[in-house]
Amino acid sequence: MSLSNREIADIFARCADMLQIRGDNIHRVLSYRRAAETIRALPRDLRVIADEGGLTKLKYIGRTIAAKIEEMLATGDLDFYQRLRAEVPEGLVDIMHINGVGPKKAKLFWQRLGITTIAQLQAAAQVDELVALPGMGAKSQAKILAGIEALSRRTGRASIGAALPAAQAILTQLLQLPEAQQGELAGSIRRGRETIGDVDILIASAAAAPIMRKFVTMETVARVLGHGPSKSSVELLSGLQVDLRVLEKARWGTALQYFTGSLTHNVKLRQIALEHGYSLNEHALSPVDEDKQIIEDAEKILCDSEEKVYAALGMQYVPPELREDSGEIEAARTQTLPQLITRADIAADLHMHTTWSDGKQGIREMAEACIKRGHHSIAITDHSRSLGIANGLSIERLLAQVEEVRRVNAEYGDRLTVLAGTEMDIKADGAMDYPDEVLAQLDFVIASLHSGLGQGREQITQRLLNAIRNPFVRMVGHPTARQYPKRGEVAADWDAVIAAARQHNTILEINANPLRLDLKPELARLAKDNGALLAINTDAHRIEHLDLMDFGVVTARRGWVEARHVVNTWSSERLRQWLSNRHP
Ligand code: DGT
Ligand code: CA
Ligand code: CA
Ligand code: ZN
Repeated sequence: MSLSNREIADIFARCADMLQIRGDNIHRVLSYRRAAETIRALPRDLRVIADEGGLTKLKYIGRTIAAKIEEMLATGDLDFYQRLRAEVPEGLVDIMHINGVGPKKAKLFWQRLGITTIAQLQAAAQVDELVALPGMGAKSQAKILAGIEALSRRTGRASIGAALPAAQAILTQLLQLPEAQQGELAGSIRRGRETIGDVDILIASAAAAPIMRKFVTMETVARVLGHGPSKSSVELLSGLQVDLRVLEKARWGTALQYFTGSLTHNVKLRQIALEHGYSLNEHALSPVDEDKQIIEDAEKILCDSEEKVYAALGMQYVPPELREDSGEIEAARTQTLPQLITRADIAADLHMHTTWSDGKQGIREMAEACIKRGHHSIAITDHSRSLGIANGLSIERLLAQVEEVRRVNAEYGDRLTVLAGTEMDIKADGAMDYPDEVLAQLDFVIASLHSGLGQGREQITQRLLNAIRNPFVRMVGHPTARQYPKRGEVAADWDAVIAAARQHNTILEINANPLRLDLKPELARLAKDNGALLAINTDAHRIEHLDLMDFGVVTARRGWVEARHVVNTWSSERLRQWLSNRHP
């Protein structure tokens, strides 16, 4: 496996960090660090430069470093790096990336406290273990904790919410070229993962060169990482990396299947192909002999659609969102894949904000926009009183809002049902933010965690259970409270939460905002498997957010969710009926 410029630069940068922790001569450290910087800024593929014999002509790259680059290009690895890793725990390199931590401190934490990971360092700081170390104090310990928070916000992966529009814009541009016959996004973005390492684009064409030329000269390109006849890579000004592959139309199916992944899905598919007597790769299905060797003169099967690839293997077509080797292969072989929910099934949006709290538009404007999007019902759910920063509603304001919602609802008649609701805080002590007699006057009560998110598993579980058991709460909003990349999910006993949700008929939300996507697919799947009801809502704070619904639907699909599991696919009558039954 060959390494990219970026990967080679990363390895040199890590070598520099490890040498520094080990205490090597600063000139030696710098030679690796500068090499990494040179390679990161290179506009051309290192492989091409190496083939031309031009490595040592690059700035800061002498014979020693050039030899190491050659080694990585040839073997995909670097022996020197592996030997360093055996000596210096690699987690220390990550620790050095925390603002305020250099090699001396990293070494200090390692040697005094045995800390080799960021998680261990964070845990030690949280119980005040760092203050007593030489050169440390309460202030520097607090700075490290803040640095860890900031670092977690700067991960290498982009949110699908940012990556998808950028990727679609590029695809659209390329498809406008007369040479482009067909095109699609592949990789993790097609599978709908919530974060994207890089964007993969495939184009079918008989003439790749003009397509490649257009791709590497797009306005949004910051650097060209590679420019070849069938594959090119660029880094956009946003930092997002995009890979483009151009191939012949006759091989579209195998190529799209291969480059959509996931890797683990593909590995299993290749095994199944072998059982059928074929070797499967991005180009074709090639007949093999008993020793699994490709029979050179046998006719290969070309597939111009993915459907043909799966059909040739005796399988049902597997939707991209399911291709994670989490049971979909087995289901496709027995023709038992789920009938996944689609955007067209969604007929309501039960979570949105208005100018009454922290939204940008009023109730009527949101209602109009929802009619345009084909909804028959919406719930107006502004924040509750204890959420001061979001302009949460006092009881008086809430009741005034209910009156306005009722007026608007009456005006719209059969065109739209506007439910009077709230997104009520589950307070840090586990209490609901409004008393029951106030909640009783609302049509749709959401309860959400917004504060006390660092509490332990028991406490968080108890708070969620309090909400679920409250007879007026109909839904738990964004149950894990994760927000990418700001914070991870809360700790909770999800089996208990889901069981209670089912028992009390309380909906669990799949929040469609791409920074949340909460429930995540694995939990959504667990919830529907255990009979809990789901809803997919945008949590819109402005009209444009109403279009984020697609991200929620994709997340649900990744969780094997069908329309029947989701209440906002129901008819207006069924939803109204369900709401009128107080839950047990
Ligand atoms: P990412 O970019 O980290 O979000 O994740 P992916 O899944 O987009 O991964 P990427 O961009 O490295 O590769 C795109 C797809 O290409 C991947 O899902 C499967 C396929 N692929 C890449 N390398 C290999 C390989 O060595 N073998 C096989 N079978 N498939 C590969
Ligand atoms: Ca990718
Ligand atoms: Ca890629
Ligand atoms: Zn919320």
